Amino acid sequence: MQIHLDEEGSAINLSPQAGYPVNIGMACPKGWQALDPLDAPDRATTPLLRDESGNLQAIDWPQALTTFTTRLKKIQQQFGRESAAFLSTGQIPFEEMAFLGCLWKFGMGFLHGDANTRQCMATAVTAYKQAFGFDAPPATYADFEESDVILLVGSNLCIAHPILWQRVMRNQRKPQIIVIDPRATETAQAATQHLAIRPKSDLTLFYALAHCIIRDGRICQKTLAQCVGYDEFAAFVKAYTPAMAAERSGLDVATIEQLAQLVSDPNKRVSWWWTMGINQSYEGVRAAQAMINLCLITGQIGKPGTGPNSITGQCNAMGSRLFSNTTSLVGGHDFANPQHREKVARLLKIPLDRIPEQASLAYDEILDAAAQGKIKALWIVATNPFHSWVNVEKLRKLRENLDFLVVQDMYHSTESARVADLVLPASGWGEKDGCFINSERRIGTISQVRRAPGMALSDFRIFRLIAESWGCANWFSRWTDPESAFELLKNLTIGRPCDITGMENYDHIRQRGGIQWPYPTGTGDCAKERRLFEDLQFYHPDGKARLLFDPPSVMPEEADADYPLLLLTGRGSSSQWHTLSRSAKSDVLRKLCPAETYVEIHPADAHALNIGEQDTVTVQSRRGSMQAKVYLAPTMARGQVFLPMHDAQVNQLTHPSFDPHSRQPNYKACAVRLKKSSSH
Ligand SMILES: Nc1nc2c(c(=O)[nH]1)N[C@H]1C(S)=C(S)[C@@H](COP(=O)(O)OP(=O)(O)OC[C@H]3O[C@@H](n4cnc5c(=O)[nH]c(N)nc54)[C@H](O)[C@@H]3O)O[C@H]1N2
Ligand SMILES: Nc1nc2c(c(=O)[nH]1)N[C@H]1C(S)=C(S)[C@@H](COP(=O)(O)OP(=O)(O)OC[C@H]3O[C@@H](n4cnc5c(=O)[nH]c(N)nc54)[C@H](O)[C@@H]3O)O[C@H]1N2
Ligand SMILES: [Mo]
Repeated sequence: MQIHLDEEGSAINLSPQAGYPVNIGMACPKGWQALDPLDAPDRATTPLLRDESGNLQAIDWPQALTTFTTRLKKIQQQFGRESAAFLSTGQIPFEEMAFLGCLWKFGMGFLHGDANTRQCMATAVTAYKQAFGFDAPPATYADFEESDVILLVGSNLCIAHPILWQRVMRNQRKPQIIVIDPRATETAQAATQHLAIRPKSDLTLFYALAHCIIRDGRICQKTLAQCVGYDEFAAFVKAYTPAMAAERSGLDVATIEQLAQLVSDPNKRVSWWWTMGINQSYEGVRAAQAMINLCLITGQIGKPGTGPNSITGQCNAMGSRLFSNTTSLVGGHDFANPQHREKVARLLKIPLDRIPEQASLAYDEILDAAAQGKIKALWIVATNPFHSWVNVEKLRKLRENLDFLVVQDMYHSTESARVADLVLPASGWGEKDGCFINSERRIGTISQVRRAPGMALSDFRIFRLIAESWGCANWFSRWTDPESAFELLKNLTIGRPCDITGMENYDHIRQRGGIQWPYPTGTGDCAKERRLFEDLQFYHPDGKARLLFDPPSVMPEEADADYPLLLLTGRGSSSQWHTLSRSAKSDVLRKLCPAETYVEIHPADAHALNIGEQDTVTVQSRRGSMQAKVYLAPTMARGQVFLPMHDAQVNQLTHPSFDPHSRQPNYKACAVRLKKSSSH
């Protein structure tokens, strides 16, 4: 985005930046409107503290910091280092994420902290780590333009990533675009082929594709020489016949056979792209790895227009994956590895005994510990779990067990800020500096163009103040501003797959239009677009990739006689962002999306329930219920309904089941029933 300034140097308008390699002169509707929400009346402009009568009262920063430190120190002294946790985000610069993770663990001496990337990308992270030896999405966005066959799996690109969809549209190779999604989404309608599979049947379908490909000998020996586990995988998929996958997925055998031929065509460049339809599942990791396996056995990796590519959601989910110090030790390291701990301690000048030997509990485990009273305090930064967490009622209930809840956000009105004991007012995009990393591993900068309102401070500033107040500022004396932190973090990546030691400073990154990792010292002015694994060297010590698989498991909550419909949730429109704390504050964006929440249902299912367009219905699951208007949508399959995630009630319904490897919530399938509350 190009920012237009007035005479005083304040931002007044935005327009897309023509030369940037990602958006190539286009902008998403949310981007056009990014400045409006900064002026909203519910911006948090002072710290707020809950008083004895239960109201949030304005206080000053010194009081806020004293409260923060005194209460957390008391909890730590009484209950130890596992008694509090932070929950953060994929939406702030990674210098801030790293500061939070290092301050909390090394400085303040707590152990647990996780981020909303668990809700979003954990599955892709784990799938890549296990298969490739490092969390390394291989693609470059140019691959959208270089592909002959583009498979979009559980990904509604037109709505969720309009700029990437534009990249698909620029493809001159007349690509076949195949969308695998239970719903006939906007993207499915624009595709060459839509495969409306039954929810969560992807894994069986992919195994059947591998079955056909191996049966017909359409495999790539060169890539297989770089894989471990082929014989076992080939033996395993023998049982996954096209007939079995047809039965499970609702596709027919001929379609499956044709798809197997297409994705293994050695004369075509085939790329697989997936998003939340895969990640948010109780077996997402194996489903993602099933796509990785398909690319590996067919040799569709490391070449233009190929690859098993996960698309990230949040602007800096990738930054969180490398630097947040939650699942991985900061800078793409392992907590369990003594050499890694020694290196991080040495380069950050932190005593070695301050570096924990284990990663944090995962998000759901943190909340379970809070429900059991083991975790007494939570510090929520730039996320809104009281809206977005799965089966949110459980979180609301455990709130009562918490001694201390801190929420650090741009707005005091979010569902999470409203129930906090202490609200710390933060500045947002446009009001601070730092770096973000996108799905093609490109590091880009953001710059401050406005002052934050009132007493709001950048998260970076807040962490500095907390370090001082806690008494550990001496370990963070070099973290003076985001660019100095960038320098430290950059040096930490030396020798890791994500080595970025060749990036000089923010100016260098800006001038290059963002730079992809890896970028070790000496990389020089090489091509602007790079993909991984061109040499078929993976990051496991033996240089080989792993073919990983497991039998599909049973859906945790199937539709049944009592709750006969399957609920899918996801993005509603291109002008709504998650919990709406920002996008709802733009007049233009508000006009571009429905004013009320709609539940989408197939007309025949509605007819059978005697409900019509615009009727108000109650959508009920075993965990809760909410009201919605009916939208008759032939795009829905029979037996399924869809609710956008943007309504705060939706997660009262969702089912708290998790992928066993990634602990990502299964937001996209649970059983519900509909009852008419009133006719239109
Ligand atoms: N406008 C807008 N854009 C956004 C966001 C936003 O809030 N608003 N959020 C951003 C973020 S953080 C994210 S993570 C991305 C998410 O981007 P997407 O993942 O593209 O969006 P979703 O709508 O969550 O889910 C995608 C599709 O998965 C399908 N699906 C459900 N179950 C299954 C299944 O079992 N198999 C398959 N194959 N498909 C299934 C759903 O029908 C849905 O169409 O969007 C990003 N972009
Ligand atoms: N049912 C259902 N639930 C879902 C999903 C789904 O598909 N279905 N998708 C899941 C996914 S993929 C995601 S990513 C999550 C997203 O869920 P959340 O992270 O809870 O949603 P956001 O609305 O993006 O919350 C970000 C918060 O950070 C604040 N903020 C923005 N910038 C800054 C900043 O610079 N500093 C600070 N301190 N605060 C800032 C915003 O005001 C906002 O309150 O939702 C998940 N929940
Ligand atoms: Mo996400």
